[in-house]
Amino acid sequence: MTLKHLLTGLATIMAVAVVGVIPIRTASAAELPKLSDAKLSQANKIYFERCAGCHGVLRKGATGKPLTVDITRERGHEALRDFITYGSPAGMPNWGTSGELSEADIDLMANYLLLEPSEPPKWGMQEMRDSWKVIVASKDRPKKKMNNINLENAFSVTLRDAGQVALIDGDTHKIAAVINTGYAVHISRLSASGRYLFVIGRDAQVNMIDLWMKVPGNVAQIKVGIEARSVETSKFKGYEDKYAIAGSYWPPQYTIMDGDTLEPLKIASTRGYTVDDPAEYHPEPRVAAIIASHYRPEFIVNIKETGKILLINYEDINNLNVTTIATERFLHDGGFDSTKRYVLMAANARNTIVVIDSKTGKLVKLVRDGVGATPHPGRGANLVHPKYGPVWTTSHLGDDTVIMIGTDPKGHPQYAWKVVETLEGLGGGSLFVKTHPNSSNLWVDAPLNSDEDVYQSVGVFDTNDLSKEVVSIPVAKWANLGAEGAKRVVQGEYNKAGDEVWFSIWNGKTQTSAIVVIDDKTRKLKKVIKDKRLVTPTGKFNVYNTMNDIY
Ligand code: DHE
Repeated sequence: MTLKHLLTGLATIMAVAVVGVIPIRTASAAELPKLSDAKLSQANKIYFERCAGCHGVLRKGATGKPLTVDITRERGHEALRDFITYGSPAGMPNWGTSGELSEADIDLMANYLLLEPSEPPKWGMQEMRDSWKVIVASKDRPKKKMNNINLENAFSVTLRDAGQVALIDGDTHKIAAVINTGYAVHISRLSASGRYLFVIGRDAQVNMIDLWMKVPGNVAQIKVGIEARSVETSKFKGYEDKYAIAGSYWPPQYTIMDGDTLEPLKIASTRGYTVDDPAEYHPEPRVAAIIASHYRPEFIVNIKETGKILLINYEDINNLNVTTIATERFLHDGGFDSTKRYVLMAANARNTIVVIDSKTGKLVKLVRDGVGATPHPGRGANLVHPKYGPVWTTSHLGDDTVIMIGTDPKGHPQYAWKVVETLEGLGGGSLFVKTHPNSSNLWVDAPLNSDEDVYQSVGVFDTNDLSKEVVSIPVAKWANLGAEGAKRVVQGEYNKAGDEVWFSIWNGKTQTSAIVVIDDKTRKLKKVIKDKRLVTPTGKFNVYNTMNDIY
């Protein structure tokens, strides 16, 4: 199984809620298959759960190839059936031979792909308002912190398949609360003050959690679409805790909400033309990472399929001022340099890192030379390289390299926006790198590698001496979870002090998972957090580091 197989396999999630109500638009030719309503619903469900994440809801392609009817009809039923059954070395999972889909399902899907794509329903202001709930009104919320959790050192931990987050006290390593959120919950972000935690599920449900409550819990909730991945809050001086924004995969749009109640204030579509070709209209440009500027009252928003970065000025929500920067297609994730002025985003399928200056609102550089195959930084990692000065780091899904890009145009102009260092990590299939200003370690995971020894370990570099080889740490073995499950080691996150780093041991929904806490100085095991409530832990977000963009 290739890395992309794994990525695709792990990543195929979609909102089941829409299934069953989606009409087929056309199925013109007489020889095309006819599907009963029941079969169509079943196929829609499989497509949205397994395929849409990579091929797109309208099948225009992104991480996966396009599956529009001009292509699928050319290939024909048999070829499609075999392709779904056996997969391809280019990254299509082997849905049949892996046992995930039955022969009958695959036959159905091959027929389904010969028909015009179904378009899920729209999700506008009415639907948002209908889904919006203020669970605890602002006036009824505590006036001061009511618990004894050291909130700045608390971690919000994604419990992916439980649709929950666990709030873990970073001082005691104890679970302080488990809070219900959206389906296959994705990321957590903090309000500028650190009081409110915002969580988004793949079903586009945003939950707003008040960390001051005796037992932190939901105070507001909304569904901003049918499928989504990103949420962020306003951070510019004077706008702290004022607005939240969520980006949707479907419908292709973003929504600005009141930062105190999640009331939807503004919805804007992202549909438009790609940067490749001004005549290429894209009906499904998904919103990937969003980051809040510290230099201007703006949200910086990646529009994946069109390759545009939007700077959305929130000074006047009714007369929204949006700067559109043409960059590179397939923008995915990324973060700030250490000064929080420059934004580095991976256009992953184009092996490019896009650099934006959040102070001037301009494109700085498309870094292509030296970038490996499918960069996947998470938010990246910032450190001071002994030779090249401040650098930002990413690892890759498609190869084992870890690259460093110079980020100091004043102090080290000759290295700025160039790949200055390339290291060999543990292997491809890496998703996240992490360090901390107080640490001299750079951690690199490889959860989607195909080798068990690799995906159950994490690699660590000494940032004071990068000529030393990566050291492999068998983190999953340390957790001692028994034989069952894949036990992938994913996403390092530091505590506030920067002297502990936490990794998730990500197992199946019915299997035992854990969080391993490593002493950053000694690189030795400090604690295994094991609890039956820790179902499929993946992302971890330390409150202080997340609210201050420290990574
Ligand atoms: Fe993620 C961040 C999209 C699969 C764990 N993921 C992001 C972001 C996007 C994204 C756009 C950036 C959000 C931001 O910064 O505003 N992720 C996607 C997908 O489209 C993809 C590839 C497929 C899918 O169907 O969802 C996908 N992601 C996964 C996983 O399978 C992971 C490993 C496990 C999980 O929990 O689902 C996963 N993604 C994460 C994490 C982050 C993330 C932990 C936040 C990293 C950070 O440091 O900020």
